[in-house]
Amino acid sequence: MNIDAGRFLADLHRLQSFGASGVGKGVVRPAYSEADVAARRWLAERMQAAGLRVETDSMGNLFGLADGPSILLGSHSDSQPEGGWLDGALGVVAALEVARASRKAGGPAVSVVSFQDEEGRFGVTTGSAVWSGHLSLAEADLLCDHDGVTLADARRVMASTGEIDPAQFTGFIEMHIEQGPVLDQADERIGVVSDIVGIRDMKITFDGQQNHAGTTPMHIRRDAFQAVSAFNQSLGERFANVVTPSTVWTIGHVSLHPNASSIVPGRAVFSMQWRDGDAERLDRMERIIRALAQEVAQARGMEVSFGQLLGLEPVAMDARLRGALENSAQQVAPERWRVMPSGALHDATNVARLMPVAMLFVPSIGGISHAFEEDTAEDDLVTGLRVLAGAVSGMMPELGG
Ligand code: HGY
Ligand code: MN
Ligand code: MN
Repeated sequence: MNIDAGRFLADLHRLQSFGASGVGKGVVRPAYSEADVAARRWLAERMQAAGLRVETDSMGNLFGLADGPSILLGSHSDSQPEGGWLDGALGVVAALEVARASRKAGGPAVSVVSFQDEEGRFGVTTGSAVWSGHLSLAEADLLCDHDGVTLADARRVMASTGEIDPAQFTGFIEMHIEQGPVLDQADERIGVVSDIVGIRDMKITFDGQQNHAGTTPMHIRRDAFQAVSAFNQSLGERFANVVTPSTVWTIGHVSLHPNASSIVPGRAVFSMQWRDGDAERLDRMERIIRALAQEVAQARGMEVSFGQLLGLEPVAMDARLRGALENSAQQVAPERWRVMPSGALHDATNVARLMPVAMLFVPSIGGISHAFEEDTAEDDLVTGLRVLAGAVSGMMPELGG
């Protein structure tokens, strides 16, 4: 099939214009925001123009459907609060271009998806988690963002046309930026993903005593921020015999109440997130986290409470789809590709509950992502598109396309 690289790049740049941050090519396009809804409206037009039937489900997942059995390609078009122009968007626009090229070539049938809230304004890969049955819509509706907005309220801005039956798809392939330094440092062009790590994510709250910052002696304070600090200080050494060099954990969001310079914070709510390729290790880390938080609270005469634990298990990519990507990578970028795990989470993890899935990566310059500076050389973007198109066209017989 003949992909149109110019059209593909033009669509990518057009998508970046929705929620453009004005810094580099960054975007601010959180799930259900005005920019996100406008971007999805534009994507729906492009899907329609590509001859696909457009449907939006109750979560706001946007599908462009081919008739009959089809391979599903796509990713997500929502962004982090400060996001890059390619995280998610690349996979959606590449899917659109392969769908157009494949239709012109007489097959195979390709459908396109942009999942909603992959970046977890409300949860963890929320849109595909609901679509795949990992999370019920009722549970998802109760999730809140950091400002206390519920998903139920937020998703009212998107009209649903009905639920999409996964049985029509023979498999799912997601093209994505690596978001890490491996391909960039090795000067390689393509990563074929072997497996995606698992994740756990929960909010932890320390409750102490709000008090005067001037008159309250240090030794009698029940300072919620000091509890977070003590917790974080001990966490690394408690993990020492459990984690490996590829295990990661992050406290990315901390809110103090009442968040004032002259007040000892009585409450601290923080996000605790950890990831690893081994589910058993994730469970051990959870036990350590809960025990340490209790210990810190007890030592300070404070209370600790834990929010809902959200998580996804590690998942291996489908051998057949992965083989198609490997063959295509060898054709398009001989000896300039590798098989590698994904340290980032993706919708493919949820979709793997329903059908065979596979992923391919293109390099991230400097390994930067989840930042306005995120970028990839345009010829690497096109190389990735060619590998995706090559893998899909090679699937014709199995798809009966
Ligand atoms: O956090 C992640 O791994 C994904 O980019 N949301
Ligand atoms: Mn992503
Ligand atoms: Mn992301």
